[in-house]
Amino acid sequence: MRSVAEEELPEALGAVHIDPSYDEVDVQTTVTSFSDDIDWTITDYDIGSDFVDDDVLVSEEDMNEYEKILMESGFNTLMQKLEENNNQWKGVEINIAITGESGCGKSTLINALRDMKADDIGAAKIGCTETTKEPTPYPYKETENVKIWDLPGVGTPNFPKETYLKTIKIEQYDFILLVSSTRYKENDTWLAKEINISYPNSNLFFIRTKVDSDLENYLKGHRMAPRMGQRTILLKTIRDESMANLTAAGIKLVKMFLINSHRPETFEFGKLQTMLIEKVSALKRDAMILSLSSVSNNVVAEKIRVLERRIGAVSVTGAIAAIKSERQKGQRLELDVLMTEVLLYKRQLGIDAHAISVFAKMLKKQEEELYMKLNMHSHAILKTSFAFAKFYDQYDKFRPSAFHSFPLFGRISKVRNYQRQCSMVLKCLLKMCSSECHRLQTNLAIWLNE
Ligand SMILES: Nc1nc2c(ncn2[C@@H]2O[C@H](COP(=O)(O)OP(=O)(O)OP(=O)(O)O)[C@@H](O)[C@H]2O)c(=O)[nH]1
Ligand SMILES: [Mg+2]
Repeated sequence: MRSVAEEELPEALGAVHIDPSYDEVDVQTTVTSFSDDIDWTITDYDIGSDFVDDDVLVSEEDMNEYEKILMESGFNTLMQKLEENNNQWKGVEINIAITGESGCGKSTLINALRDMKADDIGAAKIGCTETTKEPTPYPYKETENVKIWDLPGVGTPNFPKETYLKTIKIEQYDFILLVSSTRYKENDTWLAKEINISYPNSNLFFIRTKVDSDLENYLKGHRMAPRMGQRTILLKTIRDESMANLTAAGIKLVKMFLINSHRPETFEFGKLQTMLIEKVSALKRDAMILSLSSVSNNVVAEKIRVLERRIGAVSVTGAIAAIKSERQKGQRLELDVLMTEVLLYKRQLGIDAHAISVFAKMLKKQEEELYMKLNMHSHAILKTSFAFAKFYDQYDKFRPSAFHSFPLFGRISKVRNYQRQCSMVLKCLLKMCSSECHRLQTNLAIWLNE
């Protein structure tokens, strides 16, 4: 099996630099074999202060606050508070409205945005007979407060034009996606105009679904497949036709996305996701990014940035847990903190066990075969707590010379040292997960076209 050290870890760990002030660390330069089936040869690695930006290192002020909570409410409350702080984005509320005529593909689009298929538990039902009769919220798995609302189309018996905006409480939505699988009809143009007049600052986007069917229909009606460049012309025609009624109705500055909800990695689905990230306020950005499916490179890159920014805070939580651990008895409470975070990386980047089992079914391959082909070391590392602890062994080099436990007071350098250690593990594993995500995306594109 390929050695990770050769291709991934040196890059992940950065240039070798040993901070002389970090004298309590036992720097080991060669670590071999963390499990029987993987050869882990790390030739050089660094635990140095430059590995964590100084501005993310815990401050005296923070330490005093932690100390206070610890004294007054105990370790569990402190950990809970730190975790709440790290996960504030989970409390951010974002509402996305999807509206359009029956059958235009609203539910399928909702599933695509949530990285789901119709037969997944909790997915929106799709089909020719299912009609959306009531506004129905669909929360994201990771971020329950980010919801996509399936709204009944305007002009349906229970939702007449006159009261539509009021009934659906249009002002509560951060985005409104007006969906159509053909030209926009009179009810849609009316709705778009009303929204533009009453809520000119709303984020109204137009989504043209089933573009794949249009191209297929073109093929059926012609003897020759579209030539180079002709596909682009065809797509432009679809866009122009869908826009015609909107422009005729005086709707300006239309932002339209052409998509195939069954294959979100194609056409303009990625652009739509990018727009959702760009148009949301700074406060809501992280929540939006961490809610989207990883189908486009841009979303993946944004996710990695958000996850990277978390490392400073999560490593503080890990460091406090490390200090609390009875290390002489082998207890390392930071393992839980680190493992939970890396599982978040995997879910976020679409390389977790669930995602792999879905891809395996789709590609009619064995899951183990995919893990092998994709060189998924993170799978082996996270398979059991024992495997993760073994992996962590090679980083757990900080040996406090004196007795250490609570209180935290006066122990800031020790907390910082553990923070560096935890940060290094997280950086390394995030890098590993990013590479695996990249390999999965590259290979999927190949396998799907085989
Ligand atoms: N080819 C193709 N089919 C699509 C696409 N989006 C939706 N469909 C199909 O269109 C049909 C209707 O899709 P739904 O998502 O149920 O439509 P809806 O707007 O939710 O319908 P109602 O709930 O009845 O209003 C289903 O058979 C979908 O599989 C797409 O982008 N491409
Ligand atoms: Mg529906």
